Amino acid sequence: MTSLEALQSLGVASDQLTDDERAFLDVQGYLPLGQILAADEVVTIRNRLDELGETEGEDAGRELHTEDGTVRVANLLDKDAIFERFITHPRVLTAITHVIGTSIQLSSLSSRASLPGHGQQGLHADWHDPVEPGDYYVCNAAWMLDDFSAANGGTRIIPGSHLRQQLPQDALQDREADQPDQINMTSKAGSVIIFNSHLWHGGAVNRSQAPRHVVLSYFTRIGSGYIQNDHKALLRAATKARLSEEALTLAAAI
Ligand SMILES: O=C(O)CCC(=O)C(=O)O
Repeated sequence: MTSLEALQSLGVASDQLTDDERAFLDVQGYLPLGQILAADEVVTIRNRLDELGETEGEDAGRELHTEDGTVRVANLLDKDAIFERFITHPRVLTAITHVIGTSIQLSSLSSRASLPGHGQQGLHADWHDPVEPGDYYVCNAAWMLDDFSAANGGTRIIPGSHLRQQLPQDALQDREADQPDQINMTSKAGSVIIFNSHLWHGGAVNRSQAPRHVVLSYFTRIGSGYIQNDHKALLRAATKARLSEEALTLAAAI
């Protein structure tokens, strides 16, 4: 099965998005898709992530990245069947393919919980070079598992910055500092926001009393030459046997 066949089989189709939504994503570099997970699903998933974070302890996130002041859990597809939906949702995938095309592969599926008082990251693009507008390699779906606000560290983004043909490290004096043109991604728990990963973005400090959880479904164009997690090698045989053919194709090009 090719990624295109997997996407078609999952229901990816242009009518999953309106023309206005596509235009917004093109110009602003992000797109709120609204509520996708029900309230009870949010609680189940958040609890599972907390449990995984606790069980894995110091090792949590090691397959991908660890970060002080956060609990990151990586390689989620391998950890529980409940995470398959994060890479198979037709509306989410339609938005992702609008940005990077239909020849795509999962680069990583991970979660990040910023702990109270922590979470500020330098603004970054998830790509090593500036790109021409329209020639995009990477795209992210951020699944909010808590209500996101400026107060609890809703992800910082600079709308339209994917079109600047510059990286934040070359343009900004202090990438950790808040910028006048940044906004925070804000939405209810269970919502998804797509962002073109060439958009300048970063974690924001969580000034609330509770952790703020997100799951990041991060896809790359096949042939981009860079993948964060090689799922073909990383997923256990039992996981490969449990995943749908569509999910396995998108994760591991099998
Ligand atoms: O947790 C967030 O709000 C965003 C995280 C992020 O952009 C990253 O880890 O690269």
